[in-house]
Amino acid sequence: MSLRWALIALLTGRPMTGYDISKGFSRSVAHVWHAPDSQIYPELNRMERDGLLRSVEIPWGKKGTKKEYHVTDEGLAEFRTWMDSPQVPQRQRDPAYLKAAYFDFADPAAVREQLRQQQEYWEEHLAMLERTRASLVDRTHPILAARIEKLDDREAELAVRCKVYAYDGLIARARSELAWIADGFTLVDELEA
Ligand code: VNL
Repeated sequence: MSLRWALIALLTGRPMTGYDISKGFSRSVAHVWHAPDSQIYPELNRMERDGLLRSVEIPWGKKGTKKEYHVTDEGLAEFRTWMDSPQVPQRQRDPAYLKAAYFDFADPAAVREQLRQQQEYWEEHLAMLERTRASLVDRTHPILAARIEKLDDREAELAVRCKVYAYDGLIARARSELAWIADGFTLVDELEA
């Protein structure tokens, strides 16, 4: 259900074609709400059917057309309603933590290998988040740049600050994952000793 709010969030920046949505989403909103293309395209159709989006045929190539999606007034109103609604804290459901609680059942070599993989993932993810944050601060991120074009200075400043706040949280989480993984290597040495 949150996917539709994530898509409206993206489209409040500017109208986009399905292709632009899938490309733009993965470089922006996906960092706070991941979804595969296989979910995005059918959701766009449902949102259009539900009146949250309206599509306009725009010229494409020599004689083709493609759909450009716009947020409707109703879509924006429902997005604001969702934004203002209470947020139930999401309970943890991460197999890495489930496994960690039972490392004493596992082969230490297998645990180390999994820790290495997790570490590699989080290091790359952290670097990507930091690069993205920098492109928000200097306003070179193309999705953000298009969004703030139609905003005044004060509104642009606020839009940037909210996004940077979200990335600061994601970056802090990634760092804490890496510190936790480092502790895991220490633990597995002790388990083996
Ligand atoms: C936007 C641009 C959002 C860049 C982002 O992440 C981002 C936006 C939430 O303008 O909606 O990295």
